[in-house]
Amino acid sequence: MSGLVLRKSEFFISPQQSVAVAGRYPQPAFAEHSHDFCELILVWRGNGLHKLNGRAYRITRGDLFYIRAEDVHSYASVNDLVLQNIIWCPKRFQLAFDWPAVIPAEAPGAAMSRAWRLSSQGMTQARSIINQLEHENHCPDAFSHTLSETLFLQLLIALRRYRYRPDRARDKEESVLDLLIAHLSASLDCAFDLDAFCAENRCSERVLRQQFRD
Ligand code: RM4
Ligand code: NI
Repeated sequence: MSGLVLRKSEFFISPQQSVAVAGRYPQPAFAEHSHDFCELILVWRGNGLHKLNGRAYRITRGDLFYIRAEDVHSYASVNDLVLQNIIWCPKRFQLAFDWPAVIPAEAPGAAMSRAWRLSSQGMTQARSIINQLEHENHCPDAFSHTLSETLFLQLLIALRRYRYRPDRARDKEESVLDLLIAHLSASLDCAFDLDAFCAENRCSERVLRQQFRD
């Protein structure tokens, strides 16, 4: 466990609140820390170095991490890094559900399942659900607690559907842009050959450039 421990009293608006959105627009470099709550990280833009339990990940749009309270992580070399943390306290959940079934880091033997990627379609769905969740955080009323947990569950299920392991981008029907990002982060040490990539993925350079601009 790291020296710096972030406390739920500083990040949740009440002792009952079970889930909250902590937007980092941007996420600055941040010292190594653990938490007394759990955290899901979704990267929207920019890049940086995310060190998690001693392993460094170069992160960019579409990266997704499920962080357990006791995990130790930090951010360095950030460049316009924009992300959202969805933070939660499992003991505060009121909705009876088998939460570990949709949170891979909580499942038994989950040591390797912290880091994932989310397809573009998944990003679109996640954005809409997180917007609603953020709204519930800001305008709480009698039903906000239940609605927030329901939205969180929707988010977890959407993530489960659209996420993929960083090394297995081809398992699902990803857009060519998802494939490109996965390819680049899996082969940081080699030069990138655009022609070879396009031939292998049967796409034209023009389409790829267009998607990149969008
Ligand atoms: C920080 C950083 C940490 C997170 C807290 C809630 O800016 O993103 O990882 O634990 O916010
Ligand atoms: Ni953290």
